[in-house]
Amino acid sequence: ASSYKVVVVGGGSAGISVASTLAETLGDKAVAVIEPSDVHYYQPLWTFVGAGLKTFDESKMPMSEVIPEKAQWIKDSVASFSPNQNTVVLANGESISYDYLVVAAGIQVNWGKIKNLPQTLGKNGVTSNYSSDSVEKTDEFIKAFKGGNALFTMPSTPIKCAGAPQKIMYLAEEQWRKAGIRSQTDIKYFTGLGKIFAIDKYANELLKVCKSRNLNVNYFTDLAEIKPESREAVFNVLGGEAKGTQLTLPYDFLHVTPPMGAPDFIKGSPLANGDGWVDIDKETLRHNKFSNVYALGDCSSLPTSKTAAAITAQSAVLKNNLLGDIFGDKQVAKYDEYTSCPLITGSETLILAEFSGYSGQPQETFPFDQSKERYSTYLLTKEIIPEIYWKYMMKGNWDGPAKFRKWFGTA
Ligand code: FAD
Ligand code: UQ1
Repeated sequence: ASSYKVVVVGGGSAGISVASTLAETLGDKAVAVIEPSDVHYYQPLWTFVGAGLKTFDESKMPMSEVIPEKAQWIKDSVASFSPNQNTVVLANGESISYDYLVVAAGIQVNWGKIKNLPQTLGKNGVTSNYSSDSVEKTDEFIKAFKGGNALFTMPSTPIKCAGAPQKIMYLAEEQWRKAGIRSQTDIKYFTGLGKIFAIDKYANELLKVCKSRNLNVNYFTDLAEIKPESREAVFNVLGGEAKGTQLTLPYDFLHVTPPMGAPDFIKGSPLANGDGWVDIDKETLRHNKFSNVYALGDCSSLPTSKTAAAITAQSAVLKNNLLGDIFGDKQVAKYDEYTSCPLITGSETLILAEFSGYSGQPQETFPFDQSKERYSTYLLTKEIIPEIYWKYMMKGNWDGPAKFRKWFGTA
């Protein structure tokens, strides 16, 4: 079996940001990245793609261009972990051994948990920004919409980018208003949770946006089924007086955010905690049972909101601690709990939520109130952060905005 100093599972936002620095530091072929996909996606752009504000092509890069030159790309998926043997087994049956393992396989999108969703997605007004296959359909269906009932859903499970289910509603509403069909359009948002956003500072502003733009928000209402023939959406009511009942509503446009969860191959492995996530220490990112194993990003047990922004801070901590193990430097770094969600509210406005995913305390970078809708943070998110992502984060050279908070005195 082949053997590497470090094996990184997953070549997404988290895996590449870590592998780049490790491959540079540890030299040729010391690091392997196991990743089955030919394409790497900058998924945060998909909100813009779904609204026609960016092209799909701008969100993708051939995997061969983001895998670090000095790393070995193993183009397969991991099927199982044997942490007591320091090996992983690939889908093709081959074993790969490691001294250190970094798990960065992302979150699993469970399309099949909504009845009829897999066969209706991308057809007759049913779409989702959460798939590379349907994100362009969102733009197509928004532009083709002639008025009627538009529904936007958010599940009760953990998801990546908890703001994305509502961002696309704001962008669609703006387009329908500009197209002169707003008065013939009824827009409803359904979340399986009890709040529109976990952090009150931002939730309060978002509720003002919804109220002023006549967007109807419904809580504890979780999409369960699509009836494509009658064009109806069926929801399970999870709370309130109608708890335990179902609600059936007609739709002409339906943007679905499907349920998500820990990837099955992790869930069934010795690395998982009770919920299926890779069980790591929430400060050091080291595995709670296997000391030569680390994880970060969406597949990890870190009790924070799952975003690429959070990975900027996590990756710096993980690299420090793993390289510390290798070189014997025991200066332990701790994750500062940072996460962020750029809540786009229109084609010129954005609320830049930045906060501790653990305590819920805002951790804003700029010396102004970021909960207010602004053009500056819109431009930052649309034009500058993608550049930072491709040029710095994918090269291992972006630790997130923590140092700006020091410069601006906002820390
Ligand atoms: P991913 O980037 O998803 O990468 C996981 C990788 O692991 C994939 O390449 C996959 O092929 C690979 N993999 C899976 N299974 C295996 C296996 N068995 N073996 C080997 N490899 C495997 N974040 C923000 O910060 N800001 C935003 O504005 C934002 N908006 C978003 C909008 C949308 C519509 C979506 C979908 C996401 C958004 N996000 C945003 C979230 C962000 O994209 C994710 O949090 C981030 O990509 C997580 O990185 P990751 O590396 O953990 O997972
Ligand atoms: C960020 O660094 C980042 O990763 C490159 C994101 O991912 C898409 C973000 O959404 C955000 C908000 C940041 C934070 C960066 C700044 C400058 C506030």
